[in-house]
Amino acid sequence: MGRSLARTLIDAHLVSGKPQPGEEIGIKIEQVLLTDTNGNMSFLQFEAMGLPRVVPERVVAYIDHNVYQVDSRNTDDHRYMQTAARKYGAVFSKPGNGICHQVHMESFSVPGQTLLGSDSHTPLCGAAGMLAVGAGSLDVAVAMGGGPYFFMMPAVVRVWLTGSLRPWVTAKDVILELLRRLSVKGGMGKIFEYGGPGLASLLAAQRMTIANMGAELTLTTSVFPSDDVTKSFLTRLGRADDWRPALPDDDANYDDQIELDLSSIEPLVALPGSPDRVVPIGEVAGTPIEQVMVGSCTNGSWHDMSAVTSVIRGHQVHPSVSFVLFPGSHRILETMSREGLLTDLLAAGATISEPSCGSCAGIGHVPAAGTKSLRAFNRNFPGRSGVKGDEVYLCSSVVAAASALTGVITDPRTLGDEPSIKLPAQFAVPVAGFVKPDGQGDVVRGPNIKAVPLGVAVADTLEAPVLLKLGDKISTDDISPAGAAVLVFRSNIPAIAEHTFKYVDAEFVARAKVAGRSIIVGGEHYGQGSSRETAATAPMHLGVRAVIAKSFARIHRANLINWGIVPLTFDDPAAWDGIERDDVLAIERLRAGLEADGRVTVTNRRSGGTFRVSCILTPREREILLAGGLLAQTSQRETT
Ligand code: MIC
Ligand code: SF4
Repeated sequence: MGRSLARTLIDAHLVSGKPQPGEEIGIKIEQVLLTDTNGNMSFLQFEAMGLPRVVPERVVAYIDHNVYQVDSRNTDDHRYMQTAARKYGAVFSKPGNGICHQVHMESFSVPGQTLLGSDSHTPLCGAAGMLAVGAGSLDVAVAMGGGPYFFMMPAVVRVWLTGSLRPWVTAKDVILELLRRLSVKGGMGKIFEYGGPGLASLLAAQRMTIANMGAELTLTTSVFPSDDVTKSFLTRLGRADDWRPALPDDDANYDDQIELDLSSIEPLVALPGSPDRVVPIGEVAGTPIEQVMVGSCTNGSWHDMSAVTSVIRGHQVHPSVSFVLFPGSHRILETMSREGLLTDLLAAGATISEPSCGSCAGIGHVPAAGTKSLRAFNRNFPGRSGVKGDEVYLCSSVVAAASALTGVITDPRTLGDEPSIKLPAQFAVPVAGFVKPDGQGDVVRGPNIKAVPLGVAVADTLEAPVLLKLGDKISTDDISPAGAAVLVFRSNIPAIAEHTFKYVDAEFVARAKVAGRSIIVGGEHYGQGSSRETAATAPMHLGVRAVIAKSFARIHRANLINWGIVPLTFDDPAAWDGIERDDVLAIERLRAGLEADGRVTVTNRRSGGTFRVSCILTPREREILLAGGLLAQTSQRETT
């Protein structure tokens, strides 16, 4: 039996473990991307390791989230990143140069290579036949030091595409259709590898949208073959030499298969609250909206910007709508300028932001309370737009453009023929946005850069109150919110900890401080969403020692272990029903249980009832967790 492309990529980079689903493997990382949110911490952690230079052949530090620098503490972070990149050998991508994933794909993607990023949407580069995975800051810091990236070997699922997209149906609708079918948990422990006769009709930008938003399915990653489409994409960018084929074997073996007839898909919209609350557009058409946006790493491509321009050219944005576009990269913006798109967009009343994540992470354009926002973005977890009780709908860029003109959610099929999209023969070549490292200079630490905290070793027993009892699908946006006021503290754990769970329970921090040590109880898929490490480090700083949930999202579970918080799952999910907030739970022999088979008994001091929980660890994870996390483990080694 032949190998899938995903398996071929893994085999080519395997440094430890057996690549069988459920087994831990370690792979060599050739490229690393860092952002100005999680990536700052990666650099601080890398510095704590004391290495003179980054080891992978390509490390790029992007300033893409807090680009507006609304607070000088953001600019402090950026200066730290720039000076650390220069000294330790990373390319620096300036604020305004674009969103890491889009820029990385354009400028650095190489089919067949591995990429680890400090951001959950790193799989975008899977659109170019890379094995691209998102991780927490500390795992990325280890890769910067030349260490392997460890993860559970996923099941490889072939997504077999047939047919072709009908007019006004886009790649965004493809991924929304997968979310509708499979839910935000549907990709847990899996890689989706796209293939089939429908593949050739999908341009690189469309593949990028699908690979990128596979993060919302909680996939480990997504991968597309590197074929003629990839070659023409790289050629337009002046990078034909970087192209090489990356294909599965003809008789490749897969763990599972999903069939998707592209011609059966229709325009879809995700309702507020979760990217998988997907309905056909007909169910929400006519809903008034006050804000429309197109951009983010999912919809910031030339293809998206050009589709929007074709729809609104010669028309006017509705008076009650604020319509904002976020081109994914400076290169796209410059090309839009050269090709005349900007003139048409501005004449129609669109606002063009500098290329950045911007309002996707709640930075700028925060909706007014009680209003509805329609976004060609990827996430709409509660409060993420920057206001509690927000109502954010997700859609494709053409649905967004059509709706910006009418002021209500509008099915673009009512507009008549879909205009065709012309790709420029050559994209602008960016030079000014990148700074190459020369190994010189001092690293500048502004006053907002604080020392990296250390976790504490797992105690023999844990007796602590349940500070929060939460339901299913708690996202990292719930735990450590996005938004300008919070993201400014990504290099300052004590300060960012003050915002923990603020939209879920405004008293959480105060109660955590009184409790000293505490436990959080969650439902299914706890910690979904971003790779945000502060969703582990901030609770750790506040004394959270264990999270008991029905299940955990991959990156968050790894982050909890890396910071010494014990991620326990209920053996019988019904035990969740018997717990109330403020119950004191006692876990006798916690440490001994983790050292043995990972199974322990919890006693509820209020009810007197007991239930079983487990934390099944690989030997590597066990050592890290018991020590109180990876940094604590490393510093213990240094002092012994
Ligand atoms: C996100 O989209 O949630 C973010 C902001 O890009 C995060 C990264 C972070 O919180 O630093 C992600 O996706 O991992
Ligand atoms: Fe930036 Fe949004 Fe993409 Fe996260 S999802 S990297 S905030 S554009």
